[in-house]
Amino acid sequence: MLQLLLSFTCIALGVGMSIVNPGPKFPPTKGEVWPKPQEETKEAAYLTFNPSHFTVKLLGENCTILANAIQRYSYIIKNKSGLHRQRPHERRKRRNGAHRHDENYEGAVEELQIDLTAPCEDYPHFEMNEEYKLNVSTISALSSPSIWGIVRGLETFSQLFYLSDDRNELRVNKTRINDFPQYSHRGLLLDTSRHYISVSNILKTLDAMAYNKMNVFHWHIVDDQSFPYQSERFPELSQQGAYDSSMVYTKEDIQRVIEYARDRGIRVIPEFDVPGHTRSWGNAYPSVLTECYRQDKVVGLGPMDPTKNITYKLLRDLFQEVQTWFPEKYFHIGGDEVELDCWRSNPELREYMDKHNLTVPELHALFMQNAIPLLANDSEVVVWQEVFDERVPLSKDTLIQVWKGSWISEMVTVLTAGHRLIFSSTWYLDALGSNWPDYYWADPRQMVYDVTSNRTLLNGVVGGEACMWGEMVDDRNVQSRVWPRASAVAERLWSANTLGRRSFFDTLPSEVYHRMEEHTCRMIRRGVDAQPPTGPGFCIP
Ligand code: CP6
Repeated sequence: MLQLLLSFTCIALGVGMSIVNPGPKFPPTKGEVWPKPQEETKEAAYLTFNPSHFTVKLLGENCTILANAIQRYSYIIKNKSGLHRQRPHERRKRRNGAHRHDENYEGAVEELQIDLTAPCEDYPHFEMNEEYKLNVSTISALSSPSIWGIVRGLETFSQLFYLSDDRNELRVNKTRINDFPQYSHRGLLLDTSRHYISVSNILKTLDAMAYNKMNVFHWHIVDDQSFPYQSERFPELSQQGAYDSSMVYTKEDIQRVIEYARDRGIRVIPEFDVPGHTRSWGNAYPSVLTECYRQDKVVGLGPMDPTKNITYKLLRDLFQEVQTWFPEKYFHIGGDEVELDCWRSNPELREYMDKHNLTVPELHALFMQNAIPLLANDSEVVVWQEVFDERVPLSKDTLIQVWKGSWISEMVTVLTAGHRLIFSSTWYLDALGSNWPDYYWADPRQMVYDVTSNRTLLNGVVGGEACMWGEMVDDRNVQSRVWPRASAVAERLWSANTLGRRSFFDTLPSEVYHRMEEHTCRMIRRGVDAQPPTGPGFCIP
């Protein structure tokens, strides 16, 4: 099927080659918001923005998160909207008031009044409220019952500014916005095991997530190839398992990431993937892994050994440490792609299975049933879909991450069994052939509704994640591989779906292309090395 699509794409490109389209005529900045707000009314009347005559006034609650957000967005509006690129003589022209003859001009934005109507919360969480109301005028107003709504509203406010056609002044249209997300879990998975990603690059990723109103950083921190998490309890894990002593995340690094994310209303969910994908644990602790056999010979190490007490002792103490470092209640315990053949090949495990009358998938069930209770009592557990597929008895609270197979029927089965799910199947950023419109089409609730016509089932679809697996990305290319393609996922999860039924071969409304073009340029201006979204075009950073 993929082959077929690829050859279609090649034919389409081949045909397109004979007609060379000129570059886009639309101005690169218009002050359009990504992801699109739920309700937005814009007037033709515009206001100008003069950095030295603008103040923020607090009407409601205050806290550090709010003060930090105001500082970040004041800086962005003043320094990252493109205005700083002007040459001095152009700035003089602006001060002389050339615009005052324009009939839609209605003065300047003088003030932003922020009304946070309830006390701040300390950390973002699954049920946080992200709604806000924004009215842009001479005296503008942003209000929300939640600090997280204020943070989202400031992002929107900052995106509304655009340069005039002569690039001489910063403008904003009179606008009213009433906004809230469609899905509560809007995530990005980043794999820091296949290649080490520096802390500064992770922080930049969090910045970009905030620009897209994403709220979950799923940190796939360790895997087969390396163990960069530097444990205090078990320092050998990273001493033996990291690629290099410099390629580790210390407790301070992790706390920095969590604090930075929290300021942006982003939760950090750690994943310690077990019992598969754990080869790097074996450098320091080979005895917790299973020896895989071929023709009576040990040929290597496989998944964790589910029959040994030391396996669970290690997990208990490590999880305990991880959960004191990460304030997040949700913990991703993995469970994907367990090499059941390795378990099957091991004589001791075969004897164990014979003795206890267990099948190999039942051994996986046994492992998960032993491992999950090692987490703190009030934990919320996330697992990859295999754990559900292999009929591991799970509490209904367990969140299932759907990533493979026939994902529509998988979702229906998971929801019918009473579980909530997050969707990732069509949002793999390592799939190089995929462009952002492919990601944009996929709406997990729409897919479930199309086959069931059941609205109550849809509540269980709590969101999704774009996945950046690390095999082919490192510090050099991770940003351009993620952005702006993950922005398509971000809009699908935040905004109302006005596309209706999914249709792969249809083109999107041109409005979406224009907005994506502007949003990508905006991210570039703010320091994110996003790749060109669609084809020929330009961005003046
Ligand atoms: N690593 C881990 C991976 C993948 C998974 N888990 C993966 C598998 C298939 C594709 C992409 C990624 N690289 N730990 C599966 C969730 Cl196509």
